[in-house]
Amino acid sequence: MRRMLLAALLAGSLAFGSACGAGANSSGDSPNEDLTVIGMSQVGAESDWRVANSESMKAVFTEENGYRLLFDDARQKQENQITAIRRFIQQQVDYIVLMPISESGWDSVLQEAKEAGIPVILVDRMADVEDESLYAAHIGSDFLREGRLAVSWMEDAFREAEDPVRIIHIQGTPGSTAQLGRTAALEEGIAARENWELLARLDGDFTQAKTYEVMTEYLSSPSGRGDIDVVYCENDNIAFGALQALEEQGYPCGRGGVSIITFDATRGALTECLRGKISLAVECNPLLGPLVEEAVRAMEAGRTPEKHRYVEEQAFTGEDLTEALIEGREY
Ligand code: GYE
Repeated sequence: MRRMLLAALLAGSLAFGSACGAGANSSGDSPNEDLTVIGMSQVGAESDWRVANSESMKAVFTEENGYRLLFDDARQKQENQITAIRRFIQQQVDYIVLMPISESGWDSVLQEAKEAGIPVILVDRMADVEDESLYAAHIGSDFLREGRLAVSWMEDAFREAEDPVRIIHIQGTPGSTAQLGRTAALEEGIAARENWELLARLDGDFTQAKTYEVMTEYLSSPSGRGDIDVVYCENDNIAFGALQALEEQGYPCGRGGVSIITFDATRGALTECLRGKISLAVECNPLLGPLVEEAVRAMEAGRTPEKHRYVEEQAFTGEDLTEALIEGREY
């Protein structure tokens, strides 16, 4: 802990309460001054991916590893993230780790962090800022590439189709990098194929509950009664909500029925894929904690971390999977 104001930290620990991460000292003991303090603003706990991502961060930024983690869950609200960052600045943390809910709206608060001399590491999604020096590094996924993996699978699966390929697109949180990249890839695919027809675009906000609701409403409306070939779901929890709604409304899913495409490839989705209910699961790796720590260590050693770091990802169909493979995965 280099710049930390003890009083501010202690006050902050109380304010953060149970939101503090594993490294936070909630017992009232005086904090260890040698620890590197990380203020982390997480989007929320909207999906299985997000929970795995938070666990990966908490497993790395522990007191045993030399860190004090101030973990704030923004409950899917950008204003909560901005408030948390301002609090981290007041507390003079050593680093700010930010998973930005959406791309826009970060210039002022990141400028404040820069003026306070606190490096910001962006994780998972990006922040669209004018001045690139407002963040030290970005570590996450290439969402456009993930979307293109899905579109190229659709091209193969429907290559022989002469009839229209009828698609429902269920999007994630509007304006988030994950939504923008995965949506852009589908739009490219639809624009390039004459017989790909977009039936509906729904907002599932990356959650199962919201998707179940909007999908049930759509399928029960007069426009939702026709044939559906593909449901392009921008994450696993959207896919779970869509699958539930489709089956309840009498649509068989999988081979010979509706092809559900999903992103994340967490264990639950891979299990549905092995059962044949989900046709394609495109991987999105949430285990970013070790890479974020590498960036922190680089800066602690006076080195400049890589500006953008993308993780390797692949796509799975039922044929690629076994129970043992799913069991062996970490998320
Ligand atoms: O796909 C989804 C989540 O930004 C990669 O956010 C992340 C996405 C992930 O809630 O499940």
